[in-house]
Amino acid sequence: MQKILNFIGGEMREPVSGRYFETDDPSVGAPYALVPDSGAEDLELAVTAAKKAFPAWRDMPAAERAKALHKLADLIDRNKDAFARAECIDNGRPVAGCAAVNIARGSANLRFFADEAVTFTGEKFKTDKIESYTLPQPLGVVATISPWNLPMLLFTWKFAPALAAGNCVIAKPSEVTPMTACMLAGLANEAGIPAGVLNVLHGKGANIGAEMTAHPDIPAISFTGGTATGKTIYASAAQQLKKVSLELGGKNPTIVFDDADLNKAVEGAITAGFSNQGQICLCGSRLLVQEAIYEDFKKAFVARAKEIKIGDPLLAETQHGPMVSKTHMEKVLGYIDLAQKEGGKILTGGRRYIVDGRCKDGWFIAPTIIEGLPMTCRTNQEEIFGPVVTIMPFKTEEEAVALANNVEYGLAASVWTQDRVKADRVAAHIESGIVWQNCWNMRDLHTPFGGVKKSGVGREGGRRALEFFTEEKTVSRCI
Ligand code: TXE
Repeated sequence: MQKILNFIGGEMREPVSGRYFETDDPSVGAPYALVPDSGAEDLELAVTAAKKAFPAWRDMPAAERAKALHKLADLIDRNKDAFARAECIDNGRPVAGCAAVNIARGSANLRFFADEAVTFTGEKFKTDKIESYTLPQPLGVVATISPWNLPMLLFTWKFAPALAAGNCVIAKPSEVTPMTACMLAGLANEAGIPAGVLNVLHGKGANIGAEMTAHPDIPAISFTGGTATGKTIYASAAQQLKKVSLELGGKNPTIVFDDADLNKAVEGAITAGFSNQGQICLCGSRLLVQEAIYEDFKKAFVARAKEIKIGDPLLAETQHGPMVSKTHMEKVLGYIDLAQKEGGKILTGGRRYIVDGRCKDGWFIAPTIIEGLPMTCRTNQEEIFGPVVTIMPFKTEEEAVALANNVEYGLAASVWTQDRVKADRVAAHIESGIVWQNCWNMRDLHTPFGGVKKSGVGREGGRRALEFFTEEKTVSRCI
Protein backbone atom coordinates (compact mmCIF):
# COMPACT_ATOMS: atom_id res chain seq x y z
CA MET A 1 0.00 0.00 0.00
CA GLN A 2 1.25 3.46 -0.84
CA LYS A 3 1.46 5.84 2.09
CA ILE A 4 0.40 9.46 1.81
CA LEU A 5 2.10 11.98 4.11
CA ASN A 6 1.36 15.46 5.36
CA PHE A 7 3.58 18.32 4.16
CA ILE A 8 4.43 20.72 6.97
CA GLY A 9 7.18 23.35 7.11
CA GLY A 10 8.74 22.00 3.90
CA GLU A 11 8.89 18.39 5.13
CA MET A 12 6.87 15.25 4.51
CA ARG A 13 5.58 14.15 7.92
CA GLU A 14 3.67 11.27 9.43
CA PRO A 15 0.56 12.30 11.38
CA VAL A 16 1.44 12.92 15.04
CA SER A 17 -1.05 10.27 16.16
CA GLY A 18 0.46 7.71 13.77
CA ARG A 19 -3.08 6.88 12.62
CA TYR A 20 -3.98 6.24 8.99
CA PHE A 21 -7.08 5.13 7.11
CA GLU A 22 -7.47 3.52 3.70
CA THR A 23 -8.40 5.16 0.44
CA ASP A 24 -9.76 3.21 -2.53
CA ASP A 25 -9.13 2.80 -6.23
CA PRO A 26 -12.75 3.02 -7.43
CA SER A 27 -12.08 1.32 -10.76
CA VAL A 28 -11.21 -1.94 -9.00
CA GLY A 29 -13.24 -1.35 -5.86
CA ALA A 30 -10.39 -1.93 -3.41
CA PRO A 31 -8.11 0.05 -1.08
CA TYR A 32 -4.73 1.06 -2.46
CA ALA A 33 -3.23 3.75 -0.21
CA LEU A 34 -3.11 4.94 3.40
CA VAL A 35 -4.12 8.48 4.34
CA PRO A 36 -3.00 10.32 7.49
CA ASP A 37 -5.84 10.77 9.96
CA SER A 38 -4.57 14.22 10.95
CA GLY A 39 -5.85 16.14 13.94
CA ALA A 40 -5.28 19.14 16.17
CA GLU A 41 -1.55 18.41 16.81
CA ASP A 42 -0.78 18.28 13.09
CA LEU A 43 -2.67 21.50 12.55
CA GLU A 44 -0.72 23.20 15.35
CA LEU A 45 2.56 22.23 13.66
CA ALA A 46 1.32 23.56 10.33
CA VAL A 47 0.02 26.83 11.77
CA THR A 48 3.33 27.41 13.57
CA ALA A 49 5.31 26.75 10.37
CA ALA A 50 3.00 28.98 8.32
CA LYS A 51 3.12 31.86 10.83
CA LYS A 52 6.90 31.71 10.81
CA ALA A 53 7.05 31.79 7.00
CA PHE A 54 4.45 34.53 6.57
CA PRO A 55 6.42 37.80 7.04
CA ALA A 56 9.07 36.95 4.43
CA TRP A 57 6.53 35.60 1.92
CA ARG A 58 4.25 38.62 2.42
CA ASP A 59 7.11 41.06 1.93
CA MET A 60 8.45 39.36 -1.17
CA PRO A 61 7.57 41.25 -4.40
CA ALA A 62 4.58 39.62 -6.12
CA ALA A 63 6.78 38.95 -9.16
CA GLU A 64 9.13 36.84 -7.00
CA ARG A 65 6.24 34.85 -5.59
CA ALA A 66 4.97 34.44 -9.15
CA LYS A 67 8.31 32.93 -10.17
CA ALA A 68 7.97 30.15 -7.60
CA LEU A 69 4.38 29.44 -8.62
CA HIS A 70 5.39 29.30 -12.29
CA LYS A 71 8.16 26.88 -11.39
CA LEU A 72 5.68 24.69 -9.55
CA ALA A 73 3.45 24.78 -12.64
CA ASP A 74 6.42 23.77 -14.81
CA LEU A 75 7.11 20.83 -12.51
CA ILE A 76 3.50 19.68 -12.72
CA ASP A 77 3.67 19.85 -16.51
CA ARG A 78 6.95 17.97 -16.56
CA ASN A 79 5.32 15.18 -14.52
CA LYS A 80 1.91 15.43 -16.14
CA ASP A 81 1.62 11.79 -17.18
CA ALA A 82 2.39 10.57 -13.66
CA PHE A 83 -0.08 13.09 -12.23
CA ALA A 84 -2.80 12.07 -14.71
CA ARG A 85 -2.34 8.38 -13.94
CA ALA A 86 -2.38 8.98 -10.18
CA GLU A 87 -5.49 11.17 -10.41
CA CYS A 88 -7.20 8.52 -12.55
CA ILE A 89 -6.47 5.75 -10.04
CA ASP A 90 -7.50 7.90 -7.09
CA ASN A 91 -10.66 9.45 -8.54
CA GLY A 92 -11.79 7.21 -11.40
CA ARG A 93 -11.93 9.87 -14.10
CA PRO A 94 -10.58 8.38 -17.32
CA VAL A 95 -6.91 9.18 -17.76
CA ALA A 96 -7.43 11.27 -20.91
CA GLY A 97 -9.80 13.57 -19.02
CA CYS A 98 -7.45 13.74 -16.04
CA ALA A 99 -4.61 14.85 -18.31
CA ALA A 100 -6.63 17.32 -20.38
CA VAL A 101 -8.64 18.87 -17.56
CA ASN A 102 -7.65 18.07 -13.97
CA ILE A 103 -3.88 18.24 -14.37
CA ALA A 104 -3.72 20.79 -17.19
CA ARG A 105 -5.89 23.13 -15.14
CA GLY A 106 -3.69 22.46 -12.10
CA SER A 107 -0.69 24.12 -13.68
CA ALA A 108 -2.87 26.69 -15.50
CA ASN A 109 -4.40 27.81 -12.19
CA LEU A 110 -0.95 28.40 -10.69
CA ARG A 111 0.22 30.40 -13.71
CA PHE A 112 -2.97 32.39 -13.96
CA PHE A 113 -3.05 33.57 -10.34
CA ALA A 114 0.71 34.15 -10.23
CA ASP A 115 0.33 36.62 -13.12
CA GLU A 116 -2.89 38.18 -11.84
CA ALA A 117 -1.29 38.99 -8.48
CA VAL A 118 1.54 40.92 -10.15
CA THR A 119 -0.95 43.47 -11.50
CA PHE A 120 -3.27 43.39 -8.47
CA THR A 121 -3.01 46.82 -6.87
CA GLY A 122 -5.11 49.14 -4.73
CA GLU A 123 -7.16 52.14 -5.84
CA LYS A 124 -6.65 55.90 -5.60
CA PHE A 125 -9.33 58.43 -4.61
CA LYS A 126 -9.24 62.23 -4.53
CA THR A 127 -11.56 65.05 -3.43
CA ASP A 128 -10.66 68.74 -3.12
CA LYS A 129 -9.49 68.10 0.48
CA ILE A 130 -8.42 64.46 0.79
CA GLU A 131 -6.37 62.07 -1.23
CA SER A 132 -6.46 58.37 -0.40
CA TYR A 133 -5.20 55.07 -1.64
CA THR A 134 -5.87 51.48 -0.68
CA LEU A 135 -3.41 48.73 0.14
CA PRO A 136 -4.69 45.19 -0.44
CA GLN A 137 -2.81 43.19 2.20
CA PRO A 138 -2.67 39.41 2.67
CA LEU A 139 -4.52 37.94 5.65
CA GLY A 140 -1.84 35.69 7.14
CA VAL A 141 -2.41 31.95 7.43
CA VAL A 142 -5.48 30.87 5.48
CA ALA A 143 -7.18 27.50 4.99
CA THR A 144 -8.42 25.87 1.83
CA ILE A 145 -10.66 22.80 1.85
CA SER A 146 -11.33 21.05 -1.43
CA PRO A 147 -13.48 18.14 -2.64
CA TRP A 148 -12.93 14.86 -4.46
CA ASN A 149 -14.59 15.50 -7.77
CA LEU A 150 -11.79 17.40 -9.57
CA PRO A 151 -8.98 16.88 -7.07
CA MET A 152 -6.01 18.65 -8.64
CA LEU A 153 -8.06 21.32 -10.41
CA LEU A 154 -9.89 22.44 -7.28
CA PHE A 155 -6.96 21.99 -4.90
CA THR A 156 -4.85 24.42 -6.95
CA TRP A 157 -7.80 26.71 -7.74
CA LYS A 158 -8.13 27.33 -4.00
CA PHE A 159 -4.53 27.71 -2.82
CA ALA A 160 -2.95 29.43 -5.85
CA PRO A 161 -4.64 32.84 -5.37
CA ALA A 162 -3.98 32.69 -1.63
CA LEU A 163 -0.25 32.15 -2.14
CA ALA A 164 -0.03 34.60 -5.04
CA ALA A 165 -1.55 37.32 -2.84
CA GLY A 166 1.09 36.73 -0.15
CA ASN A 167 -0.67 34.43 2.33
CA CYS A 168 0.63 31.19 3.76
CA VAL A 169 -1.74 28.28 3.28
CA ILE A 170 -2.92 25.18 5.05
CA ALA A 171 -4.59 23.16 2.33
CA LYS A 172 -6.75 20.11 2.93
CA PRO A 173 -7.65 17.98 -0.07
CA SER A 174 -10.53 15.54 0.17
CA GLU A 175 -9.75 12.37 2.11
CA VAL A 176 -11.37 10.48 -0.75
CA THR A 177 -8.78 11.70 -3.33
CA PRO A 178 -5.58 12.79 -1.57
CA MET A 179 -2.92 11.44 -3.97
CA THR A 180 -2.15 14.28 -6.41
CA ALA A 181 -2.15 16.87 -3.61
CA CYS A 182 0.53 14.79 -1.88
CA MET A 183 2.54 14.54 -5.12
CA LEU A 184 2.28 18.29 -5.65
CA ALA A 185 3.46 19.01 -2.12
CA GLY A 186 6.51 16.89 -2.90
CA LEU A 187 7.48 19.41 -5.62
CA ALA A 188 7.10 22.58 -3.54
CA ASN A 189 10.69 22.71 -2.28
CA GLU A 190 12.12 22.20 -5.75
CA ALA A 191 9.89 25.01 -7.03
CA GLY A 192 11.47 27.37 -4.50
CA ILE A 193 8.38 27.81 -2.34
CA PRO A 194 9.86 28.57 1.09
CA ALA A 195 9.23 26.09 3.92
CA GLY A 196 5.95 26.77 5.72
CA VAL A 197 4.37 28.78 2.90
CA LEU A 198 2.35 25.83 1.58
CA ASN A 199 1.31 23.13 4.05
CA VAL A 200 -0.86 20.18 3.08
CA LEU A 201 -2.78 18.26 5.73
CA HIS A 202 -4.69 15.10 4.97
CA GLY A 203 -7.56 13.63 6.90
CA LYS A 204 -11.27 13.52 7.52
CA GLY A 205 -13.52 16.54 7.28
CA ALA A 206 -15.03 15.99 10.70
CA ASN A 207 -11.55 15.85 12.31
CA ILE A 208 -8.87 17.95 10.65
CA GLY A 209 -11.38 19.91 8.52
CA ALA A 210 -13.37 20.98 11.57
CA GLU A 211 -10.13 21.83 13.45
CA MET A 212 -9.09 24.11 10.59
CA THR A 213 -12.37 25.99 10.48
CA ALA A 214 -12.27 26.55 14.27
CA HIS A 215 -8.59 27.54 14.62
CA PRO A 216 -8.23 31.08 16.01
CA ASP A 217 -5.12 31.89 13.94
CA ILE A 218 -6.78 31.12 10.60
CA PRO A 219 -8.86 34.15 9.57
CA ALA A 220 -10.21 32.87 6.24
CA ILE A 221 -11.51 29.62 4.77
CA SER A 222 -12.06 28.90 1.13
CA PHE A 223 -14.23 25.81 0.69
CA THR A 224 -15.62 23.84 -2.24
CA GLY A 225 -17.85 20.88 -1.52
CA GLY A 226 -21.35 19.84 -0.59
CA THR A 227 -23.99 22.32 0.62
CA ALA A 228 -24.50 20.53 3.96
CA THR A 229 -20.75 20.76 4.73
CA GLY A 230 -20.77 24.39 3.59
CA LYS A 231 -23.44 25.19 6.19
CA THR A 232 -21.38 23.52 8.96
CA ILE A 233 -18.27 25.46 7.96
CA TYR A 234 -20.21 28.74 7.73
CA ALA A 235 -21.57 28.21 11.26
CA SER A 236 -18.14 27.34 12.66
CA ALA A 237 -16.48 30.31 10.94
CA ALA A 238 -19.16 32.67 12.24
CA GLN A 239 -18.01 32.07 15.82
CA GLN A 240 -14.80 33.98 15.05
CA LEU A 241 -16.13 36.14 12.22
CA LYS A 242 -13.83 34.51 9.71
CA LYS A 243 -14.02 35.31 6.02
CA VAL A 244 -15.54 32.44 4.05
CA SER A 245 -15.85 31.62 0.40
CA LEU A 246 -18.27 28.74 -0.18
CA GLU A 247 -18.61 27.05 -3.55
CA LEU A 248 -21.34 24.49 -3.07
CA GLY A 249 -23.66 22.20 -4.96
CA GLY A 250 -25.74 22.65 -8.07
CA LYS A 251 -28.86 21.29 -9.77
CA ASN A 252 -28.28 22.97 -13.05
CA PRO A 253 -30.73 23.26 -15.96
CA THR A 254 -29.88 22.75 -19.61
CA ILE A 255 -32.57 24.57 -21.60
CA VAL A 256 -32.98 23.69 -25.27
CA PHE A 257 -35.31 25.86 -27.39
CA ASP A 258 -36.85 24.61 -30.63
CA ASP A 259 -34.68 26.96 -32.71
CA ALA A 260 -31.42 25.50 -31.34
CA ASP A 261 -28.90 23.76 -33.56
CA LEU A 262 -30.06 20.24 -32.68
CA ASN A 263 -26.76 18.41 -33.13
CA LYS A 264 -24.78 20.94 -31.14
CA ALA A 265 -27.40 21.02 -28.40
CA VAL A 266 -27.44 17.22 -28.08
CA GLU A 267 -23.65 17.13 -27.87
CA GLY A 268 -23.68 20.02 -25.37
CA ALA A 269 -26.29 18.33 -23.18
CA ILE A 270 -24.28 15.08 -23.24
CA THR A 271 -21.11 16.88 -22.13
CA ALA A 272 -23.00 18.89 -19.52
CA GLY A 273 -24.78 15.83 -18.17
CA PHE A 274 -22.12 13.17 -18.12
CA SER A 275 -18.65 14.77 -17.95
CA ASN A 276 -16.63 13.27 -15.11
CA GLN A 277 -19.50 10.78 -14.61
CA GLY A 278 -21.77 13.70 -13.69
CA GLN A 279 -19.59 14.54 -10.69
CA ILE A 280 -19.11 18.25 -11.40
CA CYS A 281 -21.03 20.91 -9.54
CA LEU A 282 -21.71 22.56 -12.93
CA CYS A 283 -23.20 19.47 -14.59
CA GLY A 284 -26.55 19.97 -16.31
CA SER A 285 -28.71 17.39 -14.53
CA ARG A 286 -32.12 18.80 -15.47
CA LEU A 287 -32.69 18.88 -19.21
CA LEU A 288 -35.60 21.06 -20.38
CA VAL A 289 -36.52 20.72 -24.05
CA GLN A 290 -39.15 22.74 -25.96
CA GLU A 291 -42.11 20.56 -26.94
CA ALA A 292 -41.87 20.92 -30.75
CA ILE A 293 -38.46 19.19 -30.79
CA TYR A 294 -38.86 17.13 -27.61
CA GLU A 295 -39.30 13.68 -29.16
CA ASP A 296 -36.54 14.14 -31.78
CA PHE A 297 -34.15 15.58 -29.23
CA LYS A 298 -34.88 12.83 -26.71
CA LYS A 299 -34.23 10.11 -29.29
CA ALA A 300 -30.91 11.63 -30.33
CA PHE A 301 -29.86 12.32 -26.72
CA VAL A 302 -30.58 8.77 -25.55
CA ALA A 303 -28.83 7.29 -28.60
CA ARG A 304 -25.78 9.46 -27.99
CA ALA A 305 -25.68 8.57 -24.25
CA LYS A 306 -25.62 4.88 -25.19
CA GLU A 307 -22.49 5.47 -27.28
CA ILE A 308 -20.43 6.78 -24.34
CA LYS A 309 -17.59 4.34 -23.83
CA ILE A 310 -17.62 2.98 -20.28
CA GLY A 311 -14.61 1.02 -19.05
CA ASP A 312 -11.20 0.85 -17.45
CA PRO A 313 -10.29 4.49 -16.83
CA LEU A 314 -6.58 3.78 -17.44
CA LEU A 315 -7.33 3.00 -21.11
CA ALA A 316 -6.93 6.01 -23.40
CA GLU A 317 -10.21 5.36 -25.26
CA THR A 318 -12.42 5.19 -22.12
CA GLN A 319 -14.82 8.11 -21.72
CA HIS A 320 -16.74 7.11 -18.58
CA GLY A 321 -15.13 5.71 -15.44
CA PRO A 322 -16.45 4.63 -12.05
CA MET A 323 -18.12 6.67 -9.32
CA VAL A 324 -15.53 8.03 -6.90
CA SER A 325 -16.43 5.70 -4.01
CA LYS A 326 -18.70 2.83 -3.03
CA THR A 327 -20.66 5.14 -0.73
CA HIS A 328 -21.17 7.57 -3.56
CA MET A 329 -22.19 4.83 -6.01
CA GLU A 330 -24.77 3.62 -3.49
CA LYS A 331 -26.05 7.16 -3.01
CA VAL A 332 -26.51 7.63 -6.77
CA LEU A 333 -28.16 4.20 -7.18
CA GLY A 334 -30.46 5.15 -4.28
CA TYR A 335 -31.56 8.23 -6.21
CA ILE A 336 -32.22 6.14 -9.32
CA ASP A 337 -34.49 3.87 -7.22
CA LEU A 338 -36.19 6.91 -5.77
CA ALA A 339 -36.77 8.35 -9.25
CA GLN A 340 -38.67 5.19 -10.23
CA LYS A 341 -40.74 5.30 -7.04
CA GLU A 342 -41.55 8.93 -7.90
CA GLY A 343 -42.92 7.78 -11.28
CA GLY A 344 -39.85 8.26 -13.46
CA LYS A 345 -39.20 6.08 -16.52
CA ILE A 346 -35.60 5.04 -17.17
CA LEU A 347 -34.76 5.62 -20.85
CA THR A 348 -31.22 4.27 -20.61
CA GLY A 349 -28.77 3.20 -17.88
CA GLY A 350 -30.34 3.01 -14.44
CA ARG A 351 -28.18 0.37 -12.81
CA ARG A 352 -24.70 -0.60 -11.72
CA TYR A 353 -22.57 -1.40 -14.77
CA ILE A 354 -20.18 -4.32 -14.75
CA VAL A 355 -16.94 -3.90 -16.68
CA ASP A 356 -15.19 -7.13 -17.66
CA GLY A 357 -11.63 -7.92 -16.56
CA ARG A 358 -9.47 -5.83 -14.24
CA CYS A 359 -12.34 -3.52 -13.29
CA LYS A 360 -15.01 -6.18 -12.65
CA ASP A 361 -15.49 -5.00 -9.05
CA GLY A 362 -15.37 -1.28 -9.93
CA TRP A 363 -18.12 1.14 -8.93
CA PHE A 364 -19.55 1.99 -12.35
CA ILE A 365 -22.96 3.41 -13.22
CA ALA A 366 -23.91 3.85 -16.88
CA PRO A 367 -25.17 7.24 -18.12
CA THR A 368 -28.79 7.33 -17.01
CA ILE A 369 -31.68 9.33 -18.46
CA ILE A 370 -35.04 9.56 -16.70
CA GLU A 371 -38.32 10.92 -18.07
CA GLY A 372 -41.72 11.69 -16.62
CA LEU A 373 -40.87 13.37 -13.31
CA PRO A 374 -42.36 16.61 -12.00
CA MET A 375 -39.91 19.40 -11.16
CA THR A 376 -41.04 19.32 -7.53
CA CYS A 377 -39.97 15.71 -6.81
CA ARG A 378 -36.82 14.94 -4.81
CA THR A 379 -35.00 13.55 -7.85
CA ASN A 380 -35.35 16.95 -9.50
CA GLN A 381 -34.64 18.97 -6.37
CA GLU A 382 -31.64 17.29 -4.73
CA GLU A 383 -28.05 17.17 -5.97
CA ILE A 384 -27.38 13.59 -7.11
CA PHE A 385 -23.85 14.29 -8.39
CA GLY A 386 -23.75 11.31 -10.71
CA PRO A 387 -24.44 10.37 -14.35
CA VAL A 388 -28.16 10.97 -14.01
CA VAL A 389 -30.10 13.44 -16.18
CA THR A 390 -33.85 13.99 -16.06
CA ILE A 391 -35.53 15.20 -19.24
CA MET A 392 -38.83 17.07 -19.52
CA PRO A 393 -40.68 19.16 -22.10
CA PHE A 394 -41.70 22.82 -21.79
CA LYS A 395 -44.01 25.01 -23.88
CA THR A 396 -42.93 28.64 -23.48
CA GLU A 397 -39.87 30.65 -22.54
CA GLU A 398 -41.61 31.76 -19.33
CA GLU A 399 -42.30 28.16 -18.38
CA ALA A 400 -38.68 27.17 -19.06
CA VAL A 401 -37.38 29.94 -16.81
CA ALA A 402 -39.88 29.08 -14.06
CA LEU A 403 -38.92 25.39 -14.18
CA ALA A 404 -35.20 26.23 -14.21
CA ASN A 405 -35.58 28.46 -11.17
CA ASN A 406 -37.77 26.04 -9.22
CA VAL A 407 -34.89 24.60 -7.11
CA GLU A 408 -32.97 25.69 -4.04
CA TYR A 409 -29.68 25.74 -5.97
CA GLY A 410 -28.42 28.40 -8.38
CA LEU A 411 -24.95 27.67 -9.68
CA ALA A 412 -25.02 27.40 -13.48
CA ALA A 413 -27.32 27.02 -16.48
CA SER A 414 -26.85 26.48 -20.19
CA VAL A 415 -29.24 27.83 -22.78
CA TRP A 416 -29.41 26.59 -26.36
CA THR A 417 -31.07 28.82 -28.98
CA GLN A 418 -30.04 30.64 -32.14
CA ASP A 419 -31.97 33.72 -31.03
CA ARG A 420 -29.42 35.96 -29.34
CA VAL A 421 -32.03 38.30 -27.84
CA LYS A 422 -33.92 35.37 -26.31
CA ALA A 423 -30.67 33.91 -24.98
CA ASP A 424 -29.88 37.21 -23.25
CA ARG A 425 -33.42 37.57 -21.89
CA VAL A 426 -33.30 34.06 -20.41
CA ALA A 427 -29.80 34.67 -19.01
CA ALA A 428 -31.08 37.76 -17.21
CA HIS A 429 -33.97 35.85 -15.61
CA ILE A 430 -32.23 32.64 -14.60
CA GLU A 431 -31.37 32.48 -10.91
CA SER A 432 -27.76 31.32 -11.11
CA GLY A 433 -24.23 32.62 -10.84
CA ILE A 434 -23.25 31.50 -14.35
CA VAL A 435 -25.17 31.16 -17.63
CA TRP A 436 -23.63 29.60 -20.75
CA GLN A 437 -25.15 30.34 -24.14
CA ASN A 438 -24.81 27.56 -26.73
CA CYS A 439 -21.94 26.03 -24.80
CA TRP A 440 -21.20 24.50 -21.40
CA ASN A 441 -18.35 25.01 -18.95
CA MET A 442 -16.36 27.35 -21.19
CA ARG A 443 -14.20 29.04 -18.58
CA ASP A 444 -12.31 32.32 -18.73
CA LEU A 445 -10.47 32.29 -15.40
CA HIS A 446 -10.85 36.08 -15.11
CA THR A 447 -14.63 35.81 -14.77
CA PRO A 448 -16.44 35.64 -11.41
CA PHE A 449 -17.31 32.07 -10.45
CA GLY A 450 -19.88 31.16 -7.82
CA GLY A 451 -23.50 30.50 -7.08
CA VAL A 452 -26.67 32.06 -5.70
CA LYS A 453 -29.24 30.54 -3.31
CA LYS A 454 -27.92 27.26 -1.77
CA SER A 455 -25.04 27.08 -4.27
CA GLY A 456 -22.70 29.28 -2.34
CA VAL A 457 -21.49 32.48 -0.81
CA GLY A 458 -19.07 34.77 -2.63
CA ARG A 459 -17.27 34.70 -5.95
CA GLU A 460 -13.93 33.21 -6.96
CA GLY A 461 -11.93 33.64 -10.13
CA GLY A 462 -9.63 36.40 -11.30
CA ARG A 463 -9.53 39.50 -9.15
CA ARG A 464 -12.35 38.25 -6.89
CA ALA A 465 -10.16 35.47 -5.50
CA LEU A 466 -7.31 37.89 -4.80
CA GLU A 467 -9.76 40.25 -3.10
CA PHE A 468 -10.99 37.38 -0.91
CA PHE A 469 -7.46 36.56 0.24
CA THR A 470 -6.59 40.20 1.07
CA GLU A 471 -8.01 42.97 3.22
CA GLU A 472 -8.04 46.50 1.84
CA LYS A 473 -6.48 49.14 4.05
CA THR A 474 -7.40 52.76 3.26
CA VAL A 475 -4.70 55.40 3.74
CA SER A 476 -5.84 59.07 3.58
CA ARG A 477 -4.19 62.46 3.90
CA CYS A 478 -5.35 66.06 3.68
CA ILE A 479 -4.21 68.11 0.72
O1 TXE B 1 -18.35 16.26 0.25
P1 TXE B 1 -17.95 17.14 1.47
P2 TXE B 1 -18.66 14.72 0.26
C1 TXE B 1 -21.73 17.15 -2.97
C2 TXE B 1 -22.24 15.95 -3.68
C3 TXE B 1 -21.82 14.85 -2.78
C4 TXE B 1 -21.99 15.49 -1.43
C5 TXE B 1 -21.17 14.92 -0.35
O2 TXE B 1 -23.64 16.01 -3.76
O3 TXE B 1 -22.59 13.72 -2.92
O4 TXE B 1 -21.59 16.83 -1.64
O5 TXE B 1 -19.85 14.69 -0.78
C6 TXE B 1 -14.30 18.44 3.93
N1 TXE B 1 -15.39 20.79 8.35
N2 TXE B 1 -20.45 17.60 -3.47
O6 TXE B 1 -19.20 14.22 1.53
O7 TXE B 1 -18.18 16.41 2.74
C7 TXE B 1 -13.99 17.10 3.33
O8 TXE B 1 -13.00 16.44 4.08
C8 TXE B 1 -14.45 21.07 7.44
C9 TXE B 1 -20.49 18.72 -4.32
O9 TXE B 1 -17.45 14.07 -0.22
O10 TXE B 1 -18.59 18.45 1.29
C10 TXE B 1 -13.56 17.48 1.93
O11 TXE B 1 -12.21 17.92 1.93
N3 TXE B 1 -14.28 20.36 6.32
C11 TXE B 1 -19.19 19.24 -4.63
C12 TXE B 1 -14.48 18.65 1.61
O12 TXE B 1 -14.94 19.13 2.87
C13 TXE B 1 -15.10 19.32 6.10
C14 TXE B 1 -18.00 18.47 -4.53
C15 TXE B 1 -15.67 18.30 0.73
O13 TXE B 1 -16.36 17.22 1.29
C16 TXE B 1 -16.11 18.98 7.01
C17 TXE B 1 -18.08 17.38 -3.60
C18 TXE B 1 -16.24 19.77 8.19
N4 TXE B 1 -17.17 19.53 9.11
C19 TXE B 1 -19.29 16.97 -3.13
N5 TXE B 1 -16.76 17.90 6.53
C20 TXE B 1 -19.13 20.44 -5.50
N6 TXE B 1 -20.17 21.22 -5.52
O14 TXE B 1 -18.13 20.68 -6.14
C21 TXE B 1 -16.20 17.59 5.35
N7 TXE B 1 -15.18 18.44 5.09
